[in-house]
Amino acid sequence: MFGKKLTILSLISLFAVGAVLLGCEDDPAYEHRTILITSSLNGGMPYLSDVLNQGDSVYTDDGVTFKLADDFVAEDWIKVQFYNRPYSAIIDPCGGELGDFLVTGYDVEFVRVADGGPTPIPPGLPVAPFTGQTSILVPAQSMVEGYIVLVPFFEKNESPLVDLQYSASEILALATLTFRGHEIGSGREVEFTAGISVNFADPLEIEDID
Ligand SMILES: [Ca+2]
Ligand SMILES: [Ca+2]
Repeated sequence: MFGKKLTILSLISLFAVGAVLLGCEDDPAYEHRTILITSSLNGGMPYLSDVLNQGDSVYTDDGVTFKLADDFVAEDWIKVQFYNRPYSAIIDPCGGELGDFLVTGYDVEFVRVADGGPTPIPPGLPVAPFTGQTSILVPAQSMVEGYIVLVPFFEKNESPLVDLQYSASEILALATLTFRGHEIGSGREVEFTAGISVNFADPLEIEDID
C-alpha cells in the first residue's frame, strides 16, 4: 500500500517536472521570471508637503512676530524603495539568470481630493503632471532605495500652493507614480505604478522624516 502511494507520488512528480521542462522553450511565462515592484514610498508614510519652509527661526527675538526674512521654498523629493524579486517561489527551473533592472524614468500625476481649513483655496491641480528621468539599478533579488522629485520648486510658487503660505488651510491630494525601466541584457521593458497621499499645507515646522 505504502509502495503504491509512493509510486503514484513519483509519477505525479515526474509529470510536474516534465511539464516544467517542456514549458521552458518559447513559454512567455519565462520572459517574466522576475517582477519589479515599488515596495515602499516615503517609508510607507503619507507625505506632508510644506509649501514654505520657515527657515532657521519661526519668530523674531520678541517671540511673537514671525521672522519672514529667512523663509524659503524647497523642492520636495521622496524616497522610493524598489524590490526586484522572482515572480514565484520557483527559481527559474530553466537555468536562466534572474535579471537586474534599471529604472530609467517616471511620471507623476496628482489628483486633488479635498480642501480643509479656514481660508478658501483657488481651484486647480496642486501640481501639474510631469515626467522625470533617473537611473536606479535594482539587482536581482534585492531592494534598492532612490529619490525622485515629487513636487517641483516652481509649483510651490504658483497658485494654488502659493495661496497656502501663512495660512491654516490644506489641500489633500493623491499622487500616482508610474515608473519605467528595463531588464539589463534582455532589454525587456517594465512599467509599474505606486500611489501615495500627499497633503499640502504650511505647518510652522515639520519633523525631519528620513
Ligand atoms: Ca522664518
Ligand atoms: Ca512651513
